[in-house]
Amino acid sequence: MRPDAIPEAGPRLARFVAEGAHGDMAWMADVSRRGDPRGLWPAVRSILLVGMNYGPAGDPLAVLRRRDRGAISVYAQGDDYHDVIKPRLKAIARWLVETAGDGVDVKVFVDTAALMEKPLAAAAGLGWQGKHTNLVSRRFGSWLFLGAVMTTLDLPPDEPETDHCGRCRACLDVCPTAAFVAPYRLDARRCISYLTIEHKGPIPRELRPLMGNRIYGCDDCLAVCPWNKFAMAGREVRLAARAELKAPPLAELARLDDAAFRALFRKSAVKRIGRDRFVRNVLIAIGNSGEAGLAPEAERLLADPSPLVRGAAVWALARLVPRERLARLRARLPAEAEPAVRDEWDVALEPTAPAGAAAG
Ligand code: B12
Ligand code: SF4
Ligand code: SF4
Repeated sequence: MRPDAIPEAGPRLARFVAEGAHGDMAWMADVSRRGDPRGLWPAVRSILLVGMNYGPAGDPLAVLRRRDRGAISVYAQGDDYHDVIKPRLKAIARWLVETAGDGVDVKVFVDTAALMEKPLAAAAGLGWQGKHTNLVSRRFGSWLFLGAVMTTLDLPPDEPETDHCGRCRACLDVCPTAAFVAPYRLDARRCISYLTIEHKGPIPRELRPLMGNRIYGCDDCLAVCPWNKFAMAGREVRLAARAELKAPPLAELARLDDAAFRALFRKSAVKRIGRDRFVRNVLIAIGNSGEAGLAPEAERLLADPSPLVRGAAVWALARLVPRERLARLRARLPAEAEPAVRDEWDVALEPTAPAGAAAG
């Protein structure tokens, strides 16, 4: 496709950023660089878009019913897809240079901060941007990773794909946090994928109960898309789900220290968020589990060195044990130095706060 094929993407990105929908992903605000591929590389003449199928083998939403387990989104259950797709893109780029001869320049992109891969892929005919904003393919449903090769070579463009969402709105209606402000428009600040992966601080209190047991990413809007009936399980072995990441017990995840976290998530995208943010997510799931048997896991983490973890532990425990027990635990702990964690305690011990397993 040609680099001038997505004139509407820049203004739409500008609106997204103006509304603050990008949350604290500050790099997205660079609209002049991101809105048009030529802003990144003025010499670009053609862009090749690549999709890699990572369709799940089973029902990706089944784990949501197992409240003592953590749900890791399909894309993160195997090896980090960046590491899998990048060598393929480089091979395509090398082939292009070898075939076209001297003087041809290439650049490779996969989920780098800059390129807007979805509108580019739609313009290249790989699929269309569905109402959930991701690229939907008639052959692979919602399960494609995207990557791009830019080149100074002039190549004949493919036809763009047209929108086949019709009157369907399954993805909009299923979203647990009502993150879509309108069809085709997401407020990332409410998206569980953003909250569990990108957001560094405490998760907004009102969104925590809506997250269920989703501890890394979210697949709900992708999984309900009717176009997935044509999808097939991905064949790339490195992207296949590792058995230990399909439905890991929350109790085990809550015990991970730094070294154990890095060992479990070696070569996985999950590793990038670090142990503290991950255990924060696990504690939200424990708080949502309704399983009093998980309370000791949260209780132990009340004394964790990370304030992010301590704060989430207070919230989780407040959902699982009676307020009197919580008050006794606080009295036994040393004075809390971190204002955000003190705030969690104050809210959890408020007489109006929902207390105990009945909190739901
Ligand atoms: C930032 C980001 C996120 C953010 C924000 C997501 C978002 N929708 O913007 C968060 C952290 C929430 C996120 C989540 C996920 N992400 Co992400 N993410 C990105 C990233 C890095 C940039 C996306 C971006 O530029 N967003 C800015 C907005 C403004 O752009 P946009 O979404 O294209 O918005 C368009 C529409 O809103 C549309 N539009 C606006 N108004 C209107 C009106 C009408 C009428 C129409 C028709 C269209 C329209 O036009 C806009 C411009 O094209 C890309 C990689 C990349 N470099 O492109 C991966 C990428 C989009 N993510 C990806 C994936 C897999 C996910 C998750 C599924 C992961 C998971 N399982 O948890 C979720 C899906 C959540 C969702 N429903 O979008 C894949 C998607 C592959 C695909 N098939 O589309 C990408 C392409 C990475 C990759 N290389 O494969 N992601
Ligand atoms: S990924 Fe989950 S939270 Fe985010 S928009 Fe889709 S359904 Fe909603
Ligand atoms: S679920 Fe329906 S509305 Fe959403 S992307 Fe798929 S076809 Fe479009």
